[in-house]
Amino acid sequence: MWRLSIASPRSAFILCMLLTAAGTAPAAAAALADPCARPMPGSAVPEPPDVESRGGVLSLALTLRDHRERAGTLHYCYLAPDGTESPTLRLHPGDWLILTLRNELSNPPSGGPSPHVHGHAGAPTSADPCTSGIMSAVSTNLHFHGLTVPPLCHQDDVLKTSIQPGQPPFEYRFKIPDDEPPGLYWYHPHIHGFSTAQVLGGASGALVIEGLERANPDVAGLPERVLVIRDQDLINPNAPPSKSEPVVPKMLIDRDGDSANNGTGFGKPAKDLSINHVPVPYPDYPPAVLDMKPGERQLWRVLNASAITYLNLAVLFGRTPQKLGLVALDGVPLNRNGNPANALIRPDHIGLPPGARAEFIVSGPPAGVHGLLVTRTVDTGQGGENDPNRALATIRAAADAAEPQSHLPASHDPLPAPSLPWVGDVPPVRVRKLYFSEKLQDPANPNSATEFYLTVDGQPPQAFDPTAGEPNIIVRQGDVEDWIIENRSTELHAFHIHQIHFLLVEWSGKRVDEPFLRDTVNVPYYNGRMLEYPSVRLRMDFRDPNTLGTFVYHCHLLEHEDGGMMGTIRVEPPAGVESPAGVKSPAGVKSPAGVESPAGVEPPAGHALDR
Ligand SMILES: [Cu+2]
Repeated sequence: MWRLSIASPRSAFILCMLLTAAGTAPAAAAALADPCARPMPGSAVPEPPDVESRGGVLSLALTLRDHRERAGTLHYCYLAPDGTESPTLRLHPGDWLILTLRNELSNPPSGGPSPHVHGHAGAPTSADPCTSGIMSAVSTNLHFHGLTVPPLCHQDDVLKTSIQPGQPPFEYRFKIPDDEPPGLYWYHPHIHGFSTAQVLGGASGALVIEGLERANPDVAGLPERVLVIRDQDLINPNAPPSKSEPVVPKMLIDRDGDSANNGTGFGKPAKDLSINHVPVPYPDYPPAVLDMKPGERQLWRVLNASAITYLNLAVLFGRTPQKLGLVALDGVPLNRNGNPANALIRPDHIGLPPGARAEFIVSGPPAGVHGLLVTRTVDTGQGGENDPNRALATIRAAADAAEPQSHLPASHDPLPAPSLPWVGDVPPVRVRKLYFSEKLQDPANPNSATEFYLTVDGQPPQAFDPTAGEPNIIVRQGDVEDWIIENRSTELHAFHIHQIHFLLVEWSGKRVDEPFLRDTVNVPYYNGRMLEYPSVRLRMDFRDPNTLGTFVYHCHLLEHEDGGMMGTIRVEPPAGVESPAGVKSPAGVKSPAGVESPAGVEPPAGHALDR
């Protein structure tokens, strides 16, 4: 009932009216002592500082700090020794990352610890960071989102690794795989129950695996920008909507405490957005400023580091959406499948769920024309948050615009071909079904807290339990499986799994022709009337030996993950064991004989990136 086309001419027109009427920046409440100081709204978009590997090693010390604003919200930031914030880590395949993280968190969020606290909120400084698994507001750790590195302590484990304030700097040390695809990855904390607060507060940074020009010569020599879009608590939560907006239905608050989706594309958003830390606050959304030379081609590497906000990016010249030259998604070049015809596609908008990345070529506006980077509204469902239309940055064409700090190399020796066959050509050995669902803790009380589940079909729905002994799913390294992820709730969820990438093969039962890898995918919502629950079918690739071990899959709307929408998977060696001990749910595992081949007759469902 609340479904409006995000691309309707009417909403595009109103968006333009809104954007041209954008007002002046409200005063920012920046306290002097904030180590995580933020630029003023309307500022030029700064570039995150680059830290590059040298001689095959990137060595860096970061400190995680926090600061409570007068308004009560918390800022978090990763500080480098030179005082710069949340640097972009730049490495080549085969390099070593040696990163020490010191935890200097001091201010737990107001409102007390989450009901999902496990372990000790007191965070003893003697606890072993590799095994304690302490989940408290001042604990932290790092997840290297998208990298295929082992889920082990000091590498990419988030289940047990927990660093407390006062402990010595904790060392992450791992090798970027020789065959890691070139592209945009990122790092952020992943303490269950407390990820939302830290990521909303700004604890995130980009990580670039160099060599995209070796996968796609179209980008060789281009200037590049890293754009990190974050969300944060509203700066002006009590302001009425801008007068330039149409009147929208009365704003509701959803069960997460955020503004609920009203289906119009307008009204109060659930969260404010920022672009490289320049806030673009409700209600007037004063855009940040990006300068480019007229007509200049640049590679933009865009990360949706939001805790819960979906993006639907477009670049407008006047009111006209421009074609974008999309070359990579979620850190993987589109032509990783070996087909040169897939190297670049030209959408005029790109949907990015929280956690996802897109790398695309943008051409600067002609002289005298101003462009706008916007996010258009996303219909998150009746139970979802309000993600309205809003500007992010004005693109000013100026002949004397400064060049971005980084360029891709002009030379482009081709990357070696992947050693394994394209996963889309590998038949799955089994099919599993999982589903997202939500339940009120007290079904009789609509105001009671929501529990969030991500359940393997056949197991009882349960909020993530960090003390559970056995993983929810056991897989053999070397296998390729199909997972059908259903959404039985009335809001969108974003399925993410650590350590691996996957291929989207079906969207609600319809074959899709999107032959590129992702690590995060949107799952459509149930509207209460459909005959079947919406779903995605994913071809999951467990062939890389670096996936051995136990790790997590979850919803990347971090309020949902913190609320329990997460499960564990163990990838075991292919030892020829017929039935790995501890498989808990035979009901969720179908025999290979039950695998149906993808329906070749169905037309693809919708347009790529349209969802
Ligand atoms: Cu979710």
